[in-house]
Amino acid sequence: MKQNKFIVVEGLEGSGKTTACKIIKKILYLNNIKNVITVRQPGSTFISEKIRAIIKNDYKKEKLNKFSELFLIYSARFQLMENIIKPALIKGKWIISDRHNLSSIAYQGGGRGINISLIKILNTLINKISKPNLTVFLDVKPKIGLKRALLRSNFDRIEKQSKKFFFKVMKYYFKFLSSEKNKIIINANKNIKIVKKNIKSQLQNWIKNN
Ligand code: T5A
Repeated sequence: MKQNKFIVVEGLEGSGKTTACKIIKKILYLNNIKNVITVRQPGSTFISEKIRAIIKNDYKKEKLNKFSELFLIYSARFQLMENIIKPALIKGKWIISDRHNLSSIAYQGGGRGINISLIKILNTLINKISKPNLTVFLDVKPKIGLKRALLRSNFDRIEKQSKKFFFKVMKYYFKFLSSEKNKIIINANKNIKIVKKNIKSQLQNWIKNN
């Protein structure tokens, strides 16, 4: 069996990350890789899920400061890395993570306008615990992604942001993806059948070569 790997799925809301995580798990299974854990960010530990609720809810009594948002997200990420991801990788398991460091570059760096050098310092600390082996990026137009997200449920605190916010998020995604060596980019504007087929062929190819 192939050695443990850390796969990250990235993209805007409604790009189909959760759906893609399930597709990837199935493809791994068909390749006899059955020791797989799926996590989501922020979330997936007791404390990280509490933080997730703060990040997603729009509390009328108090506005969440952008730096508080950044540090809460990294608190959730450190909890997840130390308590779930690191021990699982040591045991030889595979990880599929719905979002990771690149989301913070895109949303807090691009969307909120926080200085990238601060985010990079935090990412360096996270990468010291473990670095992703592959990033699967689902490229969707904000209008299409948000429409899908709205069909599923009401907008959360971040989904309520302006169009301009999401364009800045996408700009930063692409800016920083260009320096990412191990990546697969999927056109997620297409229907789910085509998206599935494209993930399958590109992932199959990556598995063969890694
Ligand atoms: N955040 C997170 C930051 O600001 N910084 C960070 O560092 C991190 C880690 C997380 C929020 O936190 C922010 C970003 C987010 O705003 P979340 O609930 O996890 O919140 O939200 P998202 O990660 O954006 O996930 P969503 O659940 O909104 O969307 P997904 O997972 O991308 O999409 P999925 O698979 O649930 O699909 C949504 C709907 O679309 C359909 C699905 O069936 C589903 O109904 N669908 C498609 N329909 C047509 N064609 C396709 N190709 C489709 N793919 C999926």
